[in-house]
Amino acid sequence: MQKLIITAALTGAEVTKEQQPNLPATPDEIAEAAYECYKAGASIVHVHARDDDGNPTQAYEVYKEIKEKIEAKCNIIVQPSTGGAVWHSADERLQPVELAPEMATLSCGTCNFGPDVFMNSQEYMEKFAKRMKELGVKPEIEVFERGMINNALRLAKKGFIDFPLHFDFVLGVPGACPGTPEDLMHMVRSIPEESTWTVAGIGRSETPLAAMAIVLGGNVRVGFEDNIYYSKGVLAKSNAELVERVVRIAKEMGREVATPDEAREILGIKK
Ligand code: KMH
Ligand code: ZN
Repeated sequence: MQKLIITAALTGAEVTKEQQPNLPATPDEIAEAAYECYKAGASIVHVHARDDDGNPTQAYEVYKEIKEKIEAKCNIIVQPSTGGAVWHSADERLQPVELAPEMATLSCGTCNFGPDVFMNSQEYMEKFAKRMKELGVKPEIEVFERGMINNALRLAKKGFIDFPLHFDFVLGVPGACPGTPEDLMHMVRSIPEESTWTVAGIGRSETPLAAMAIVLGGNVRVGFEDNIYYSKGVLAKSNAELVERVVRIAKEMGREVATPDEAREILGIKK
């Protein structure tokens, strides 16, 4: 079995410092949290930026500062979000791709997102994928609902993205696909065999789905974007604490954890 790639989703666009006081929000806080997660065993960091007031921003300059600060500390793969917040326009969302990062997310369909709608029309998907391809950015296909896998396959058929595909099943978002073992199995059985995949279980489904992915040969995403608790009612101290738990579970199950360079090899990323 391939080594386990752990992604740390540090900040997201929805969580506030009021909900999780240790949420990294400034470029310095995000870079330090990324470094802590790297030391704990993460090989990818999924980044959302915040402005000076702590609100989600997709500004190129802020992502640039974050990327440079992380890269000054360690060689973790920096994966900016192109999802942003539900109210960001497509052009706003696309800005961090101009930094030509090694990876970026590519959401492959529209879904309800709590009380909001997360909009990803065919036009958005093609525009994002086209620019990523031009700049040599490996897309991580974000799947919130089963039909999004087919949207990704359609993009691949049209030449906007290349095989083998790398999926992230984001399961348990209120309004989209629940985070049950059956849902994850259905997703895994629905992708081309040579694909790689990771799972981001939202809230209480984070750890059970992580354990499942470790057993099945998939990969794992954890972090405050997806879950702010360590256990029921107990806030996690840091993103690294959540990464450390995944590393412990993987070790107990005999699955080795990938370094960033090993993750690059598994995902076909040329540095
Ligand atoms: N914040 C969500 C609306 C991504 O990063 O690519 C979208 C999201 C997906 O977080
Ligand atoms: Zn995200």
